Amino acid sequence: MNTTHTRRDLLKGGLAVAGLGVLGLPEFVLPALAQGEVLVPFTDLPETFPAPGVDRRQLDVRKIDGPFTPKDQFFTTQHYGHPEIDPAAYRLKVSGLVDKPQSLSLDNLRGMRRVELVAGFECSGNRRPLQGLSSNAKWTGVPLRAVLDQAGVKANAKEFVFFGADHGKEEVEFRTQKYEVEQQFGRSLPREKALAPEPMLAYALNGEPLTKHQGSPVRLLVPGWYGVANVKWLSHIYLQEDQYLGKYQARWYRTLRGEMIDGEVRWKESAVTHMQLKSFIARVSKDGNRHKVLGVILNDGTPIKSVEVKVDDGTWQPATIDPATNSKYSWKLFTYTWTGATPGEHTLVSRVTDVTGAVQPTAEALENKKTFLEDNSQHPRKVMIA
Ligand SMILES: Nc1nc2c(c(=O)[nH]1)N[C@H]1C(S)=C(S)[C@@H](COP(=O)(O)O)O[C@H]1N2
Ligand SMILES: [Mo]
Repeated sequence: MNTTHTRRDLLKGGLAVAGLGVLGLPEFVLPALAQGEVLVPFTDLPETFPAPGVDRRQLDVRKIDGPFTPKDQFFTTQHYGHPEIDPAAYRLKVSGLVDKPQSLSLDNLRGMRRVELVAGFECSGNRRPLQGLSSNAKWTGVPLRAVLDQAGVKANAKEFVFFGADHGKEEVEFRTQKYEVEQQFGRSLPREKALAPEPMLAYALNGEPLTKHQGSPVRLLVPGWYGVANVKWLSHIYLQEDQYLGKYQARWYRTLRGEMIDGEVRWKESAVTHMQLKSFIARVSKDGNRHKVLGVILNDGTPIKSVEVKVDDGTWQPATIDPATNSKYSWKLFTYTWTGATPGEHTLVSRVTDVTGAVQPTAEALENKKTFLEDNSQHPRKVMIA
């Protein structure tokens, strides 16, 4: 990125919502670039961003304009493309270890208890240099618990499997054999999590029906968990006793890391579940004599204690969390005012600490994590001050 964007460029690109924001709330002003404020380019970004594909899109975090990500910018990714679902013909099946199997239309779901929740998530593969696989929205839907209660969960239901309508051919390896089978995208939650108050079946994003990209007409939303748990185009909830070991549950979304146990390294493979504590700097802008730093915090909903910014070899300085984003599962936006920036290249980095005392790790501290998912390391960004 070697061009300088002005607010006008951003507006021309259709990146700012004029006047009232989503849901008719007054547009959030703090993170938007003010008149005359210019974006300072990061010098360590690739020259070109991946162009959005029909079904893939990264959020350009430099253009974050408010707490909620507009529907046409919300990042999107999935494994089998977008299935076509006619909302009028849509039925959500609930079966397996339930007393009363269900087949629910969109109207049935809309007629049930309605809840709203602001929740952000990121793909567990979100990482430097772009950090573009993250977004935040206000979701509307029905508590998963309400649907499960209506079906009557049997006592021996331990594993709750969520299938999307999307499917594809998969080679399943077994020892020396390979079997090709057609599989639906599936993910499971343990009983305790599925029956918790937060997970919801969401049918609206920022007050409008879900788009195809975000899983129309209904998706599972598991607040505080990485993207993959949030099954889109949800078609079937199946309750079983044994563990679900589908590809995207048991194999593709795992982390291999070495942990020191009693003085020895033990290699541990774990499933991707809740989000790891993370922050990153989304943009730096120049406003008169000062520079403004805008950043993003993502985690599993554990309250945040502080977020700090460090310039070059300076000391950590406190940044300010925007109160408009300070609900439990929302991503949090933070700002930091950088004064006295001298011409030349500088490195800026942020780190977040939660109330349990957990501190966002450095990349060095994560060296024992071999696989690339769940990279919540501190992310130094380089800028050139003219
Ligand atoms: N049905 C279905 N749901 C899915 C996926 C998928 O491939 N199929 N991909 C998951 C992954 S890996 C991510 S990161 C999120 C992305 O959600 P988004 O496109 O709304 O940003 O969807 C999740 N839900
Ligand atoms: Mo993902």
